[in-house]
Amino acid sequence: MKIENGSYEGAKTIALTNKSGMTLTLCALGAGIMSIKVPDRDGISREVTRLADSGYAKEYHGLTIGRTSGRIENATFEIDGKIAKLEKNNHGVDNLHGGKDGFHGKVFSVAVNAAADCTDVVFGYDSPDGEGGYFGNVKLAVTYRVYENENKITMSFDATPDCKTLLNLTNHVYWNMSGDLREPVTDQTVYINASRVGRLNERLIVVDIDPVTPQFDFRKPRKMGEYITDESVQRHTHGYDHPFFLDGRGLDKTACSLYSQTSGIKLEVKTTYPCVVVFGDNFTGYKSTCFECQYHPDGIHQCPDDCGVCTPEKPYAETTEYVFTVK
Ligand code: G6D
Repeated sequence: MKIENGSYEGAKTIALTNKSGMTLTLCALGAGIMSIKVPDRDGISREVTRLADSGYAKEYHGLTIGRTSGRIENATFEIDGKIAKLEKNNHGVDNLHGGKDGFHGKVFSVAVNAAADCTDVVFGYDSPDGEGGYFGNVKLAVTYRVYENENKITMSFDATPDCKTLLNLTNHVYWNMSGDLREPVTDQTVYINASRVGRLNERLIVVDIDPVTPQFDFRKPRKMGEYITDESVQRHTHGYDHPFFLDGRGLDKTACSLYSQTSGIKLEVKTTYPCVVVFGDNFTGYKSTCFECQYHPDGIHQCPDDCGVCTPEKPYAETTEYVFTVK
């Protein structure tokens, strides 16, 4: 693995290039993904994230989101009598992505562990009790593992709290498989292993979970843009910005995928999480899409038995894997 160190606005960056021609550039600010370059079907190295025009750390580009991802209704929750009062940064009512004090703005520590067939970059951050309005001290590690002989990245979130608390951690990288943003993501082929999707209110809070209609059914791979102008897709969101509830979780199955005929590059996402929020970059003409693997965004209110609550005895441990191939 070739490893190059650098810096971005005073935070460390690290670029890892494997023997299969993939370069992943990471940054300690937000423990995030700055860039991913993979070879297309002609062997030309292509940027597959929307780095080019948004810039790192803008619009949450590539960043770790926490302590919670997505929208928590009324910006408050309670666990065992303890009440969290979060920033109301969604219409002045709800919390979005942990508020401005979220993990996306923190500078993490960095450690690199190299082995023969893969290299780990471990980002660490100790979040104090009360930060962002959440309770409990939390020791967080975000680990990126880059494989040497295949274009595969695993991203693991491990966190130990000192009391029972809520976490729902994701990464907010924007994808476009054409490489270098040569076509809108609506021209690309999407698969999502989900037969249920969240119903949203006008503040994009999940109010119920419905079976997918054709507009939200990606179980047979098809163009992301096929129904993009449909009223049910545009309502409140102006495109996809919905939690899809996966028909099974685990690193042995594909949760979702994105493929561009133009480049031949295909991304497959696997995850231990039950849900993927698909945000189709709705205010840029659908330049890219996020696949935010996570728990139900408002699970603490709606499915508290499966929402990311962790304890000192049962720490938080979730993994998402990204695999790039060429067809
Ligand atoms: C998220 O679901 C949300 C979007 O609504 C938001 O605009 C974006 O992050 C910045 O994925």
